[in-house]
Amino acid sequence: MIKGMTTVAHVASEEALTQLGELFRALGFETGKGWSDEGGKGAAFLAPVGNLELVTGRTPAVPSLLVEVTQIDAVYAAVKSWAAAQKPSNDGVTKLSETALSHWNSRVFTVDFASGLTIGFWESENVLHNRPIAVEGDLSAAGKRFAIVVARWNAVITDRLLHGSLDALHRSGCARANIEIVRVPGAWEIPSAARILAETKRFHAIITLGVLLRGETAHYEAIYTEVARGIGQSQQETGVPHAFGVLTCETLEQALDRAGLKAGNKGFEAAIAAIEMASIQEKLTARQQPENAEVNA
Ligand code: DLZ
Repeated sequence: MIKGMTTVAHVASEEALTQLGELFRALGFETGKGWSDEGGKGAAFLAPVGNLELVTGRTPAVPSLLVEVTQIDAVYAAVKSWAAAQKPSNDGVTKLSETALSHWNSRVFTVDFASGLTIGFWESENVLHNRPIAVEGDLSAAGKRFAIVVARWNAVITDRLLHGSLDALHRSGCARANIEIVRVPGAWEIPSAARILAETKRFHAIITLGVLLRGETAHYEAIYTEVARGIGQSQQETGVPHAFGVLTCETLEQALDRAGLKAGNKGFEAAIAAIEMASIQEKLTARQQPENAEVNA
């Protein structure tokens, strides 16, 4: 049920927010979905992992906002030079501690900002501490574009799958304008439409939705095999992730169950898979860039 954690910090001005944003991006935070309205502005910075730590006994010797880093000396140097470049009117650094060894086998330094925000940066002396053991996709669809190919055959079901996919995309931050829906006659036509869309390279992922009912389709096996093969081939040959949301069911009742009645909504699940794969692809591609080789080694 938990999706993530957010710490909200107030900064003095829009200029301060922009300047801090530049520092955070330089330190390696991923930019998240911000907001802006007549009342103010928010900028989000995402970390790969987070945790909420409860402490009893001794009072924590660190600020409540702790950022774990690698190469802490480089981070320290970046913060220091950023602080030196700030105008006094900005929400700059009021105190930058030295980097010191903590009682928990880590090196830590803290930065106090004029707004009252304090951030502790730390690096474990144990090289295996918190080391990621897997690349995992984020479930944010913000800023990403998706195409949905949906079959009209068995529309009573596929419309529900489509609704599930749109729900997942919207709830994950995908803008309406970044979703393109293509309706095709039946499941048989899904692969060719998916392929055309994938080849445009306009989409981070394609979501395919359809329903094949064994009871009503004598050549069910033949259609299913071709649809699965075609979607897989389009994914492999274009390099664009394709989520497989083509149901194969014995009966209409079973299909309804999988389209939101009793067994979840497979359209929703396919969209979540597409979002995750779009993110994984982005991360894996970034890791292959030579300039990132040292950082990720
Ligand atoms: C023809 C057909 C049949 C019998 N059953 C299904 C089905 O269960 N699900 C589906 O999506 N499409 C079916 N179709 C239509 C074919 O997929 C295709 O659209 C037509 O044969 C036209 O090429």
